[in-house]
Amino acid sequence: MKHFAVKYLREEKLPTPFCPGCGNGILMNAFFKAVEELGYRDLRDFVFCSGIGCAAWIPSPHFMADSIHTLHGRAIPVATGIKLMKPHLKVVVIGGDGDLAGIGLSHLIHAARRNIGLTVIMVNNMIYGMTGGQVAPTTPRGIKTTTTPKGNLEDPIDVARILVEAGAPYVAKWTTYHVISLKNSIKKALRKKGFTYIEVVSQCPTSYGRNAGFKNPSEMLKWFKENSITYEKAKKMGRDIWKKKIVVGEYVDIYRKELTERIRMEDLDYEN
Ligand SMILES: Cc1ncc(C[n+]2csc(CCOP(=O)(O)OP(=O)(O)O)c2C)c(N)n1
Ligand code: SF4
Repeated sequence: MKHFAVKYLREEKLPTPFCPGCGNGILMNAFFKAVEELGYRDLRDFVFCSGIGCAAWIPSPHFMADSIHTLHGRAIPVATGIKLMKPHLKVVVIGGDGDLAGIGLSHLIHAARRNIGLTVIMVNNMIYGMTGGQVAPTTPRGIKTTTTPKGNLEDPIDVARILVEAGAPYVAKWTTYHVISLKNSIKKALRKKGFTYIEVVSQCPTSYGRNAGFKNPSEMLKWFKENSITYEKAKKMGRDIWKKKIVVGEYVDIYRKELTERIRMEDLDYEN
C-alpha cells in the first residue's frame, strides 16, 4: 500500500536529495499530515514559494503543486506578490534559517508587520546546511562550525520573538521532536487568514551535527527533547532562559485583519 503522502508528491522526484536523518523529511511528513487532516486531497489550493537552501527544496520540486524557487532570501517578496494577485490561494513559504532569518530577515519582519496572509515555515537547523556548515545568525553561542572552528562567539537571533513584536497574529515554535504539536500548528496556521509563522528547530546531521559533536541524528532529537521548555514556563523565568533553552509552544494566537482583505474592502480602520 502506498504511503498517504505520496499523492502530494512528484514521484519522479523521489527519493529526495536530503541526507539520511535530516529533519526536512519530518517537516514534510507533518505538513502532509496537517493537509490531510484538514480534508485536502491535493494541493491545488496552494502555492509554495521558497528561496535557496536544503529546506527550500522541501516544496520545490517535490510537492505536486504550483511552486516557485526564488533567489536566496527573496521568497517572501515573491509570495507577497502572489497573495496580492491571488488572495484566494494558500501561499506557503518554506525555507531555512539562513534564507529567512539571515539574508531575508527584513522581508519576514515586514510581512508580519503588514499581516499579509502567508504561512511561513522556517526550518531552523542552526546552520547554512547546503553550503557546508557556515555559521548562521541562529547558531548557538560556542558551537563549532566550519567558519567558527573554535566556537561561535555570537548570540543567536530569536526570530519567533521578533515576529511577535512585529505584529504577527500567529507564531509557534517547535522542534522535530515535537511532531504532533508541529502538525497541529501547521493546521491552525493554514486555517488562519493573517500572517502565520511556524519555526521548527531541526537536525542537520551533516553540516551541523558532525562539527557540533553529535554522533548521529537521534542524539540531536534527544538533545531537542531534553533542552526544550514550554513558552508558559519560560515566561515566568528570567531573561537568560531564552538563551539556554529552546522555548517551544504558541507564542501568540490573536486576531488581526489580514492585509489583502483590507485592500479589497478599502478598509482604513486603524484599530485592528
Ligand atoms: C545571494 C546568494 N548568496 C549566497 C548563496 C549561497 N547559498 C546557497 S544556500 C545558502 C545557505 C542556506 O542556508 P539555510 O537557509 O539555513 O538552508 P539549509 O541549507 O540549512 O536548509 C547560501 C549561503 C546564494 N545562493 N545566493
Ligand atoms: S546538509 Fe543538512 S540540511 Fe541539508 S540535506 Fe543534509 S542534513 Fe539536511
